[in-house]
Amino acid sequence: MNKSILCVVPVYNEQEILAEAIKLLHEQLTKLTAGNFRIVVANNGSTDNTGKVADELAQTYQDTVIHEFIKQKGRGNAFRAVFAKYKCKIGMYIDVDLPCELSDLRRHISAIKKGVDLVVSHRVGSRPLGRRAMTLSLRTLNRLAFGLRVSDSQCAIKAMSPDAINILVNSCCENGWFLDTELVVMVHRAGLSIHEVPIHWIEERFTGRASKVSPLHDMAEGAKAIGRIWKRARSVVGKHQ
Ligand SMILES: Nc1nc2c(ncn2[C@@H]2O[C@H](COP(=O)(O)OP(=O)(O)OP(=O)(O)O)[C@@H](O)[C@H]2O)c(=O)[nH]1
Ligand SMILES: [Mg+2]
Repeated sequence: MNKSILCVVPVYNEQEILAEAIKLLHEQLTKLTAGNFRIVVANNGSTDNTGKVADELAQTYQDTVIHEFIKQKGRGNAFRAVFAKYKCKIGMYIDVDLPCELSDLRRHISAIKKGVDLVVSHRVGSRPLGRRAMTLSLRTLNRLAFGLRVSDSQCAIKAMSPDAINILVNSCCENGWFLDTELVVMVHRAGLSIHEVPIHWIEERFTGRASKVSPLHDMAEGAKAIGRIWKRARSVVGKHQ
């Protein structure tokens, strides 16, 4: 059956929380969309039982949850493969640790329905100092490098129109965390509309899940990524001049 809303959940070795996360997301999307949605679990070669759990979920929620296995590693490859394969009117993605009040997703859906191309979340609520510093540095870099005025390009909860999905699939190359920023930059470059909505941040919904973030290392990686994105964004604009 064709569903208007596609919500992609990228996963790598998430056997402990995947089932509970999909149950919560499924419940919330059922309320928000009257069942007009599909969730794709985008799994890149997990080495634990994530694939098995995802297969069981696809059995439990037939027609609504799909397990997609993507050979090439990386969150960027996962998003590009899934959004190229499944057509939809509204594309969304959210990390499996579901780090916000899920009822806030109502705002994302409603903005795309009103004609916005990319909805970027703006995190409200307490976050560790190191992470706030990363967000602030990136905000400044985005403004200087791209003239981009968004508060939080890295937040991994976004919604897209079909035009923005096209940009994600065909113009974005980042494969890791900085795909989020690249998407915002490329959509901005293409002259599509961007809207920010607040979300109530939940830093640790699933207790005991180890964080992979290391602020100093990630800030250095972020600066390198901005350099790469800057080069690509310039050449994209060059083609249209
Ligand atoms: N498909 C895919 N998903 C990935 C890959 N690496 C990480 N992920 C998923 O990407 C999402 C974000 O990863 P997180 O570990 O939550 O990263 P984070 O939110 O920046 O930081 P912490 O939550 O503090 O660890 C999660 O849903 C991961 O399972 C990958 O190579 N492929
Ligand atoms: Mg996370």
